Formats: sequence, C-alpha cells, structure tokens
Amino acid sequence: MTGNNARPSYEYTEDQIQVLEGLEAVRRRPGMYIGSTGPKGLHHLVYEVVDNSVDEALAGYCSEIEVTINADGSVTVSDNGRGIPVKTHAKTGRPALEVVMTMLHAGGKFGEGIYKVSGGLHGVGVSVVNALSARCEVVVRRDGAIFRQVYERGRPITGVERLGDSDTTGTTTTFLPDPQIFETVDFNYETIAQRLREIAFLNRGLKIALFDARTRERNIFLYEGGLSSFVEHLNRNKDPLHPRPIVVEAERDGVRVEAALQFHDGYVENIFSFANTIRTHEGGSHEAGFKMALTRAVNDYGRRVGLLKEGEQNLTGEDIREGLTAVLHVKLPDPQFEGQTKTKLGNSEVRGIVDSVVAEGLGAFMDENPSVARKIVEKSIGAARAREAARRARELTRRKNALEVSALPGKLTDCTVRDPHLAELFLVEGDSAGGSAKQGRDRRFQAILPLTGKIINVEKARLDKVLNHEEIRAIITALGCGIGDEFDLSKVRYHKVILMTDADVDGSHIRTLLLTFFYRHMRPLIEAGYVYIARPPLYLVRRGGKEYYLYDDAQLERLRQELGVEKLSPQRYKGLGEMNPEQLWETTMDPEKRTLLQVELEDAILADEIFTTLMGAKVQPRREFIQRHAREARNLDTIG
Ligand code: 0RA
Repeated sequence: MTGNNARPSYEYTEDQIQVLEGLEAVRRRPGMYIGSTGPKGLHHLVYEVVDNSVDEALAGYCSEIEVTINADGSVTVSDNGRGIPVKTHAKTGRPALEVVMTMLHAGGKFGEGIYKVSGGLHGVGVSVVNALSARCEVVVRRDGAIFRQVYERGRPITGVERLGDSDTTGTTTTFLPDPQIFETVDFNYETIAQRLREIAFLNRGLKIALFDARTRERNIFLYEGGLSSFVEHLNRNKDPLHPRPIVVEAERDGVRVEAALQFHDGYVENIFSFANTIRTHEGGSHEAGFKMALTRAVNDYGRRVGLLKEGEQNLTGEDIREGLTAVLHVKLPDPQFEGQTKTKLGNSEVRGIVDSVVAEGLGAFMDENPSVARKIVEKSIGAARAREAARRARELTRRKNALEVSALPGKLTDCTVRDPHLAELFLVEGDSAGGSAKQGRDRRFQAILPLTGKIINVEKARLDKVLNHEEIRAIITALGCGIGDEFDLSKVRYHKVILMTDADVDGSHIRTLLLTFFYRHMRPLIEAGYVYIARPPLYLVRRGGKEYYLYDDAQLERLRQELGVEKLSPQRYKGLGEMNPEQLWETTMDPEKRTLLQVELEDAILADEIFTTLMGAKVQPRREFIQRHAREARNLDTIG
C-alpha cells in the first residue's frame, strides 16, 4: 500500500465513491463548511491546517510550526509533530493519511488515542481544505520514513508513496486554493500574521514562523509570557495603572482556565475571550464567570480595606471594567459553540469554574499587592462618579428634548418610512455633499445627516464628555437607540447606517473617527451588521457620448483596455461635493447600482487601533505608525 512501486498511479475502489460524494458536497456548498468563498473563507483554509498542527502542540508533541505563502499562491504548513499516521486504517482498509485527507470529519479522532480537535468554526477537518484546493500535497515523516500523497480537488492522484528514510517526524501540507471555488485566491500576509501571532500568544512557548516568498517578508512569533505577553501587546500604546498584567491560572474539573488582565488610564473595556484557542466574539459562560468574579473580588476588597464605606453602593461591573484589557482562555474537552456566529461558549458548567478560579486568584493578588489593588478600586470609584454625571447629563437631554417640538436633531433630513428594516441613514461629510445627498436621495427611505463640525477625539473622553458633543449627539438622537449601557438595538431607527465620506485623507480620518465611536459606544450596531461604508466613484470618463464611473484604478485600467485607447483623461472626483445630486444618486446612493461595504467588527477594531495610536498620548508609537503607513497615506493623497 505504501510502496511507491506498488502503485504507479492511483486506483479507485468501490467504497471510495462515497468519499468522493462527500468531497463533492463540500465543493457544491463551500460556505457551509468555511463560512464564505470570499477572503475570509480563503484564509480560513490556512487556519484549518494550522489548527491541526496546534492540536498536535496541545497534545505535547509539537514545538514548531512554519507557514509559507509560496510564490505560486499556494500555502505550506509544516510542523514537527508525530506526523499523520500512514498505516492501513482497519475500518476502511485505506492508509490513515488518505482517510484523514478525504473523509469528512475524520479529523484525526480515529484509532490512535485522544487526539484533540479544536472544534467550533475550525476543526471542520483538513479534508475540507483538500476538497477546496486545486492541488494539495501532504508529506509525512514518521516511522523512520518519509511519505507523500498528492490530491486534486480532493481526489488522490497518487497512493501514499514512500519517498525515503527519515529520522525526524512531522507533517507538511501544501495546498493551492481552487480558483473555481474562491472569489479571490490572494492571501494577505497581515491577516495571516495576526492570527498566527494570536495563536502564539495563546500557546506559550510554541514557535510559529511565517514567511512570504512573494515579498520575502517574515515574522517569528514565540511568546514565553503567553497571555501576559498578549495583554502587554494589546496595551502597548496605553498607559497602564500597574506595570505587569495580573495572571490567573488553574485547572478544575478538567477545565483549564487562564487569564491575564491589566488596567490602563483610558476608558474602554476590552475583553478577548477564547475557548480551545478559538476566539469567542460573542462571549459565553466563561466570560460571564470572569466578569462575575472580577466584580465580586474588587467589591469585596474595597469593603475589606474600607475604600467602600458602609451605606455606599457596590461598584457595578461596568465601573470596574473601565480601562480593563483582559485575555481569557479556557481549555475544555467538549466545547459547545452557540450564538449567531457560533462564537459563544455554551458549556454552562464553565461559568462557575471560571468564577471560582478567577475570584480566588484575584483575591490573592489584591491581598499581596495592596497598592495596585487600591488603584483599581479608586479608578472604579471614579468611573462610578462619571457614570452618575453622564446619567444626569442624559436626563437633562431627555427633559430638554421633551420640551422641543421634535426630539430629532435639526440637521437631520428624515425619510418618510418608519420601518427600520427599510430605512437608511447617510452620515455625510460636509454641508455641500449633504446638500447634494438631500436633493438626490429617495426621500421615502433615505435620511441624511450632514456632519460639519469636528468629531470629538474620543480617545481621552469619557461617556459624559462624548455626550456633550453636538455632532455625536445628533447621531445618537437620529439613531434613537441610546448609547453605552443604555444601548438598545431594538430601538434603532435605521438598519442601514451608511458612512459617506470623501476619498481623501480627511475623509478617511472622519470615517476612522466614526467607526471608533461606533466600536466603543455602540458595538452591537456593528455586530448586527447595520453599519456600512458608501463607495463613491473616483473617476468619471466621458467618451463617445457615454459616461463611465470608475471606482478604483483597476477599473480605470480595464476600461482603457476595453476601449482600446492609449490614455484616458478621467475626471477625478476630489470630494463628494463635486458631484451633482443626480450623479451622487446614480453612483453612490441608488440601491440598484451602488456598492456598500458592510463594516465588520475587525474593521472597527482596526479603526480603534489606528485611532489609539494616532490620537493617544504616546508619541513613539504614533511616529512608528505614521512611518509604517506613510506609503499608504501617499497613495491616498494621489487618489484624493
Ligand atoms: C492523528 C493521530 C496522530 C497524529 C495526527 C493525527 C496528526 C495530525 C496532524 C495534522 C497536522 N499535523 C499533524 N500531526 C499529527 C497521533 C499519531 C501517533 O499516535 O503517533
């Protein structure tokens, strides 16, 4: 079976028909297995393969993973684990490697023991990657030899061939995503680097190397500090209240709990939670347990040392979490992922386990570090006072509003429809574009709010300050869904909130500010998928009595080729205000013709990061950021 003389070419047997049908199902409905066939789904292939190596590391057999984006667009993932077994698998009579690569959900959970599969969105099995690859090759080193099998669109085209001897072990998988399946097959270095860095943080001591053969860019991710390093990385542009993150670690009833947390002098709360290295965006039982423990531990300590007096109210969880950066990671045998995006941990027993582990750990830390503990309690008391001030400011706004004829902001030009599912709100940069949008819109379902004044620098502002800012208040009132802890998604008046800004540096700055605001104070709005970015054209070409709107340089180049001309002299739109109402409608607002980009949480996180770096107190990171992005900024300038 494994000798390369025995099988010069691959032969199919009867029972493999079923296997092929399985892989066909994956190719017919790829979205069911990897979420989408866009860039997200494409990158999912890499994570799936890497996860298998990470599982091998979790099992204690692998210390290094190497990922290469090859020049031909394929990706190679190599590890020094035990190697995927190759011997004949009793139940199927096929080599185990072939079973793993071609049978759905064969994951590795067969036969040889307790191989852990990560589960969740990942863990669909490397056979899915194989099915969606034009070509895939796996090289295994184990049992003193080196073996290889090659596949095309999931089907083996060779047997498991023995190539020679080997005194090392490991698995090397190279796959070329199938352009028949994916909208794009262009891997993004930064996207892959981010996820690999995250995996390295979550698996202390695991070395992950990334190399891009197209650009020769490379990184090595290896963090001996684990989650503590992770939190330090997240807080790298902040001013922490205490020098080292607080670390809590323990195993209870078969569940391993790890947490690291550090407070800074800002106002945003950021908790990143994971289960078996999978990000749980929607939280779940582990996060609930963590929050309960934190609230209790800080209140208990505050009472114990008299910072909270008798008769004074307990601090709320939100007050305590102001300025908190935390990473929480639980490892458990059978994770249940629930929620809209299957990123909410469901296992109810985990709540109590995390609660008790974290409460004990924090209690002990605070007793041993009274000066840090005092700072945390005092910061929380400050937050409670600010919250009270914000509540009074809000109440004042409400009372004022009640006296006015209409509670809606004067600058808002509302639509007639009342059903939020149908209603759209355009947030438009500048009065002149705002005017064109008002005239060009379909008044039945499109509302316009022009933004003219400066948007507040929310980096150093607490909610009460933000609330006193006119432009922000207009947005909040127009949306009707409240803000912060009073946010109510069911009250939002528009299910499409569309940011329409110029394609220049100022425009992108305003967009970043708005995204940051939504991310920090109305996050559920982004999570619900209600926030969009309008895509106005960059060029207008008039030729042969026709008008062409072009949205990027590639489209311009394509048109030039189609028209068969040497050079086009396009009109460049420097700003939205240059378009008349009809043009704005036709190119950017008409649902039949426009392109809207739906903002994902990741975009908003990036915006927030950019914002923190550019607007925050620290000068050095800002300088580095500007240098790093100087090229992109130049490109933006030339476009604008
Ligand atoms: C099944 C069983 C064993 C290891 C693996 C799968 C395995 C899979 C992958 C995928 C990428 N790298 C991997 N490394 C190992 C255990 C085999 C044994 O007991 O020796």
